[in-house]
Amino acid sequence: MRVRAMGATVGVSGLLVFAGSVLGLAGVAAGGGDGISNYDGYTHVRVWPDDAWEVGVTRDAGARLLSEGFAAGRMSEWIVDDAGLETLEASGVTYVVIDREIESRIRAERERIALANEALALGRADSWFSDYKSVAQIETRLDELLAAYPELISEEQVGTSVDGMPIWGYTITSPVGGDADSKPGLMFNSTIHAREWVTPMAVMYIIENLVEDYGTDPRVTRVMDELVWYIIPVLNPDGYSYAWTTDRFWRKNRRDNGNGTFGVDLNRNWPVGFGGPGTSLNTASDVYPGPFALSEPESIALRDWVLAKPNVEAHIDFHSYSALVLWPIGYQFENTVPEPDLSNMVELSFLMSDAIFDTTGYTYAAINSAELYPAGGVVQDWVYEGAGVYSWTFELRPETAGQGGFVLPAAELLPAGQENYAAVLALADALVDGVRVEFLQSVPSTADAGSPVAVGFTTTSLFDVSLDGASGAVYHRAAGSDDKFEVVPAVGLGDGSFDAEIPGQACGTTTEFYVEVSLASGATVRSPSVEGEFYDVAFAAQSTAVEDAFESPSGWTVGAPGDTASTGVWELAVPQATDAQPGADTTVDGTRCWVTQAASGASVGTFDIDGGATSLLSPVYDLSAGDAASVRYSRWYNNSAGASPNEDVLRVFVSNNGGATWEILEEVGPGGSGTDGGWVTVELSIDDVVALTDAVRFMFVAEDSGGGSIVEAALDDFSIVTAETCCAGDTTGDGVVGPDDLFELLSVFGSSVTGGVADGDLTGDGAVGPDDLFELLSLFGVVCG
Ligand code: 0X9
Ligand code: ZN
Repeated sequence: MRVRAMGATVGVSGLLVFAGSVLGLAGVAAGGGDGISNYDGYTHVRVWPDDAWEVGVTRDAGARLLSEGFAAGRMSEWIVDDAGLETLEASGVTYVVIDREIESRIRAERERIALANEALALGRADSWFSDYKSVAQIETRLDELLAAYPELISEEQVGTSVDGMPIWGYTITSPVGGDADSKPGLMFNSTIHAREWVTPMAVMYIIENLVEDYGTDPRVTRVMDELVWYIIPVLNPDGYSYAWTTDRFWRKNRRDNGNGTFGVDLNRNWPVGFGGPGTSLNTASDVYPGPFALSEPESIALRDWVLAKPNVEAHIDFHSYSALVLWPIGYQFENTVPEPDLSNMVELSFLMSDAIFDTTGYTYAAINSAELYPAGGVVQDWVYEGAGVYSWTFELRPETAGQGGFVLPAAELLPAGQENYAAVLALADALVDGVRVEFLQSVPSTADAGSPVAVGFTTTSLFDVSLDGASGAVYHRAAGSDDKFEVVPAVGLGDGSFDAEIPGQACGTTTEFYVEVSLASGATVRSPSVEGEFYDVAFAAQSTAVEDAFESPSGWTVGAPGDTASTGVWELAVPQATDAQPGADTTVDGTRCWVTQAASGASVGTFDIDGGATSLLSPVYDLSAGDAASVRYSRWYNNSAGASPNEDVLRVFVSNNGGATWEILEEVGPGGSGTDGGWVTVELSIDDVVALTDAVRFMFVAEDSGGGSIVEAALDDFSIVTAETCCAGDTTGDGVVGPDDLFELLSVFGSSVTGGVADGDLTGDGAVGPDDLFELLSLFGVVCG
């Protein structure tokens, strides 16, 4: 027997799901064609059959395939009985045991759910989402919501299952903005697969929060006024019930196939690519697509609802597990989706995956469905190709079998709901706006008094919206005032980008602003998207306290207690490119930067970080004069090359006592943006983390905490800007705007000055004139803190 280290050669992020083009190979269940009511004596194994013979052995040993297919050279996951385990052992097929305690885990889950139900009945449960819910409980909860929010949610029966259970669809929208079916629509379904129990929970979280947040949360109010949401929480009620009562790992519906086997895979039963890769003609298989496309009433229910709602523009089919956002198509490798649909769906996939990450920190990789594995007859492909609606398959938490697989720990149900609610809100915002407005550089919260602030932005189409002939503008006024907005037209750069700035303001004032893009269609898109919300910029006297391009030594040092890295130690040098390391610094006309060993070496793994941590420390800076300070630097971080990607982090610390104690300033990784190389410039507030003193210091710690990872980091163009806030209009600096300031201003009236407010130049335009007088009079009597 050859047993590999767990996780050694798993392909895409340790996926549960996999299938090659293995028509006819998948899932001949040794356990027969119906459910397994007791998993005593069964073992969950991960198998790597090397050749066709081993594929056959695996197939004969397996009682339940947890992945959707299998082939030589690829990993698949199975539940096998004792005889099957012996077969694997005797045959020499490579496998590892994941779990011998399946039945006790199932029993523990049942007991826990029973306790949670008691707590719920007694009113003692933390929330409805503290544990899984049966079909009946889901329907009861929906009935409560129907009764509590009759204006916002309605129900219709969209079909009837094989065994005669009703399939319910819910329409959720506000009475504002016209008839439901006249608004652009989003449609979601979940629980096509019976064992994917987190999916109805996440969808219930979405429904509940949409109706509860309506009228209080402006963002939700907008997407309820402007859109309609159509949701089927349980598309496969027979299978889901069966998974609760009998077989926890049942996947299909409960069609009697007439030969002692049961079930059709509802996610193989669709007309696009029907019977193609990742399906099996064996009726016992978990990926049996049925006798013909749309043979199942559950499929027909969803199809008819999609066709009945031509206003629907986006659809998500919720599955678990693997933590993925999948864009179409998935029935073949060649992606035939035309532009602009492909770019739009890819953009939206990343938008949703980012929203998830920003909510809970969980990484859902956004990839093409076929890249996961090609599978014919999947819902998503029909919704996109057959109905012309943008469509995604979501695979919810967890990422791996080891994290629970289909049996996600109950404590993760609530975060799973929250992160997917964030994803669909991001999708909804995009559907309302049609385009995304993004700033070209991050908008600073503090800017230098009197200097204009660049607020250039780009527009990207997300749904099929034309950007031809679009124009843009910036609207600004004193924060919190009722003043009319002043409009500054943005200058179109031709590629969807706009140059724009807000004029510099007097020290001590805060400006609020938004940008707006007017499309040729007459529609307008605003950022921030919610009416009544603004970006704020506070004007203060800024000065650059530190500016270091790292072209020569400047007092930075390497090494801290606990550093054990044997290679890849920080050094100031010209970096040599590898697959994980930059080939150049970021300084204009510069060459050097701090980098975790500059040499490229024989291969990518020769001089990356190995053996632990390496720390880079700044000199001590005196920032005590500032009221606020921000640090800006360009960093490079790559932990995604190599056999164990996304396992390590880069930590940046700040101290205000010379390094005696440290606070975390930012953490990059283990997954998410900025972990795949590329220089990233960040600007972070220092005073948000530590009080400003005369002993402020920074530390950059990169490490390789386990084996097998490639980790590289680099740092360049480090600067610190401090800001002194001022009391607008207080030219004399006594904390009050009064007669003394008026005399002071009048005494220099008409002259050019350089001292800003202190010289009477309240508006920061370099001269004292009527504008300053006017400003001062408007501030007269203000007392500053
Ligand atoms: O295979 C499926 O039906 C989905 N995975 S699951 O584990 N929930 O069963 C994924 C379907 C995504 N589409 C393609 N891979 N083509
Ligand atoms: Zn599924």
